[in-house]
Amino acid sequence: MLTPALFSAVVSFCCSRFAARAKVAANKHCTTRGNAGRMANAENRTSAASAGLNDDIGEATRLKMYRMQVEIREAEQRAYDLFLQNLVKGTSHLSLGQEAVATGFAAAMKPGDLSFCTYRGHAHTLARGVPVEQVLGELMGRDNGLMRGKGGSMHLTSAEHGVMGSYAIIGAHLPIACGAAWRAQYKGHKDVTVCFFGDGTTNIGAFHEALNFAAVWKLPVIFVCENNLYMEYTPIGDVIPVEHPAASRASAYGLEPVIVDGQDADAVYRAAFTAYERARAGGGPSLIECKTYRYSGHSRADPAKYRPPGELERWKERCPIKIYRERLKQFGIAESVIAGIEAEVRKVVDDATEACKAAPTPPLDIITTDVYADGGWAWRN
Ligand SMILES: Cc1ncc(C[n+]2csc(CCOP(=O)(O)OP(=O)(O)O)c2C)c(N)n1
Ligand SMILES: [Mg+2]
Repeated sequence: MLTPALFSAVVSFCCSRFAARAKVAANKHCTTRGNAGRMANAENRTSAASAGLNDDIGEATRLKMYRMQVEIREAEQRAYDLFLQNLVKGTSHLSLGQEAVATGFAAAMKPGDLSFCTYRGHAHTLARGVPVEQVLGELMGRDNGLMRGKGGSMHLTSAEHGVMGSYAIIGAHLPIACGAAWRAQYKGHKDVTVCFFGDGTTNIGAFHEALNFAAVWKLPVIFVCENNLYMEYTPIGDVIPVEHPAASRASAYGLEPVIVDGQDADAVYRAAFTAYERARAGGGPSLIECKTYRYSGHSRADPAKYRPPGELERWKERCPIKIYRERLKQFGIAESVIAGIEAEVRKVVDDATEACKAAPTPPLDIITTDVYADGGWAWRN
């Protein structure tokens, strides 16, 4: 039985672990950057951690992050089911197992911040607050989709939510993200751009060009490598001469190597928070490598037979949702609250599915609209 004394001991044990980790992370940055302000801020957050549930992340953010991870998981599993029913058209790339990365970064963002992602972008789109119905509707090619069914899974975009596109040409979006960050710097705006990509993308020229450019100009951009160990059907270790595809290359651009446990939303959130603060304070770009794993194959057509036996099962033991559910319990959140979140999310996904099934396909007369942006020539002057 959980007595008040035992509960308080559990909470203070957890908090001291988090406080210690926050302090280690803060010190790591302070020694390399010499930023006294950041140290003071980390100390404040560390002392808040000893106050129980109200640590550097806090209960409200944790509940939000749990809900988000469950929503991404349920929506993607539903997308897979709908594909099996031949209701999702075209290909799709799921990030089942990678939910903590999108969640941690989105939770630490401010509303005006911008995100750029790849064809594996459902999670990042949902994490910025795009409704499940609009994402599933888009995958199903329906008129209620995010882009009225004309973009599909690989092109989810919502400028209104700061989702600046999902890019199917790998690496193509890194220089574009630099452009978005350069605009903020030039205009004196405080928004930060975050750009997600995979481990395989670190072998593309655009990755190195963008990193160099961002570092030279000290742009407010965060490059996030979701290292899920594979680029399509090739283990990343077979095609790079270094240990960590992103982190091992950071020093070439004068950046600190940052490696994060991508299965733990709290760890991702803390790394993201530090990088956003640094970017907003004019400290320039960050390169963060999140170690993670995709449960399914590269795309819907891939049974992922190339993976060694037992690898998937080992990663499933470190399921981000399982880890976070346990975390909430350690912080004293009642099982009924956790189950309530799960039930609410399931209803959202069920309702969205029904709405999408009932939605019409887009009318033919919109076939030529939204194909390109006609901004005119005024910008030249
Ligand atoms: C420039 C370019 N070359 C090749 C491809 C084909 N391609 C699609 S996905 C992919 C692998 C990308 O792997 P990674 O960057 O690790 O991302 P993940 O799919 O694991 O999220 C490749 C080579 C492409 N889309 N664009
Ligand atoms: Mg990969």
